[in-house]
Amino acid sequence: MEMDRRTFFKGMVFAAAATGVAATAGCSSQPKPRGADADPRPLPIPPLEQGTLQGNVRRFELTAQEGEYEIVPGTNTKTWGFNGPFLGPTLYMRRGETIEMTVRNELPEPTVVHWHGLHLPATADGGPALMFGPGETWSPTWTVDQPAATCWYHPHPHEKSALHAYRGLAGGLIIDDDDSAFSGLPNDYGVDDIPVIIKDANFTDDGQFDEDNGWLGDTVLVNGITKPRFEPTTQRLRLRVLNGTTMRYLHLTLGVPFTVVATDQGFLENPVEVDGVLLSSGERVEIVVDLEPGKKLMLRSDALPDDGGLTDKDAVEEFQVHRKFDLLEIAAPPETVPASPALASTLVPFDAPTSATVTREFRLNGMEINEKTMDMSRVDEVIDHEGPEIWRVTNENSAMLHNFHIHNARFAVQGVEDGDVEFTSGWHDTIAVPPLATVSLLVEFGYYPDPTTAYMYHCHMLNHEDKGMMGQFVVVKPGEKPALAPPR
Ligand SMILES: [Cu+2]
Repeated sequence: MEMDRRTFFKGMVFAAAATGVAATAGCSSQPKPRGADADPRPLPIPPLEQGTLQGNVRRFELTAQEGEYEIVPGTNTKTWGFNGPFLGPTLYMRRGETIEMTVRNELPEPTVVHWHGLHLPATADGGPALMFGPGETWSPTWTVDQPAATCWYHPHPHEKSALHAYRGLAGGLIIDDDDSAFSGLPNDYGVDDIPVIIKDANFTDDGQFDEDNGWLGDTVLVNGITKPRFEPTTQRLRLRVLNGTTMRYLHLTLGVPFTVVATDQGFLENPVEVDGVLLSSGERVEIVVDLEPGKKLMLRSDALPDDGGLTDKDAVEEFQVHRKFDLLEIAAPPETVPASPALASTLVPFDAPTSATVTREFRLNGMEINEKTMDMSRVDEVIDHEGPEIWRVTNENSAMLHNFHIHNARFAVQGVEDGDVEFTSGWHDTIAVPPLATVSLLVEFGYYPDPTTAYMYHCHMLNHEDKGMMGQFVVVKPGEKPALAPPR
C-alpha cells in the first residue's frame, strides 16, 4: 500500500515537472490522517510529576509498561508508556537538586532511558550499554547543573530506539531555575504553559501501530491523540513544543507571528518574533503567542522552507517535505480575559565562547558517520579536557535529510556553510544538517570524567540512529585512556 502511494506521488511530481508547474504534489492529495473526520477532543496534558523532594534530593519512579490508548477516537491501540499506557508524565526538576531516579522495566524486552538534553555522568545518561531487562530496575543519579530548559526522555536501546519511542516511550522534562521567572512569561503548567509533544504514526487496518511502515506517519499526534483542541483561559500562551517524531521534520506555523523564547537548551538572550520555525526530530522550541478575543488559531506543520535543502525530486517525495498537518487547534480566549503584561525583552545573557582549541570533523553519509557505523565496543572520540570544542558536521548526502544530536552537551551554531539552517540563535543539543551543508558547532560538554562509559552522538532521525548512524565519545581526565566497561 505504501509503495502504491509512493508510486502515485512520483507520478504526480513528474507530471507537474513535465508541464512546467511547480512540483507541489502532496499538498492537497496527501493521505487523510486517522481521526480527521472526528470532532476535536480536549488536548490531554501529561501530569506534572514533581517526584518527592527531601532536602535537596528529588526522587522519581518511572515504570515502562504496556497498555492500550485511544489515540484515534473509537480505537484502542496497543501502546507503551511510562507510568501509564502511552507517553509519560512531564518530569519537573530544579537546578542544583540531586536527582535519584528509579526506572522499572515492565516491558517484554530490554530498554534504557536517555535524558535528552541533560548534562550528567555517562553512567546516568542512558546509552545502549546500560540497557536493562524485563523485571529489572535502573537507578541513575545526578545533580542538575544547567539552566532552565525544556528537555525530554526516551529510550535508547541498541538498534531499537525508534521502535520503543514509536510505541510511546517518551515524555517531557522541565528544568527550572531561579533566573527564569521573566515578566510576562507564562509559567502555570497546563493552564498557560503547555507541553506540546508531537509524534506521528501509521496504523494498520485494525487500528494498531504499523511498525513496518511507521517512520513517516500519515497521522500526527499531539500529547498522544489526533485532532486535539486546547481551550485557553488566558490571553497569552507558552507552548513547549517537542518534535518527538521518529524522522519527520516540522515547520511550525500559527497563521500569525509568534515569539521564540527558548531553544533546546534554554532561553534566548532576547525573544525573537517569527512567522514559522523548523524543528527536526528531537528538537524543542518554546514559543509565546498572544491570542486575540474571538480568534482561534491552528498550530500547523507547513511545507518545509526550501524543501529542507533537498533538490532531488525523489528525495523531496521520500521525506515528504511538502506534507502539511493541522497539529493543535487553539480555541478563541474568553472576551473578558485581561491582556498580559509586556514580555521581558531581555532573557538570559548568551555567553558562548567564540573559540576552542580542539576541532573535530563529522561526516554524515548514508547510515555512517566518518565511514563507520555504531559499535558499542569502539570509542570514536576521547575528550580529555574541560573546555569547549568545535565540531564541524557535514551532511555529505545530497538526497537525504540528517540531523545531529550530542549527548551531555550544549552547542552554539557558529556558522552554516553551503546551506540554510533556519533558527541558529541560542543553545541547542540537536540541529538539522541540510544536504551538502556543514554546520560549525561550538560545543560545551558536561565534565564528568569516566573512562568506563560512553556518551553518544548521532543522527536523531531515530531510524537512522538504529541503522548505525551513531558514534561514541568518552570524557576523561587529561591524558587518561578510555577503558569501556562491558555492557550491563
Ligand atoms: Cu540521519
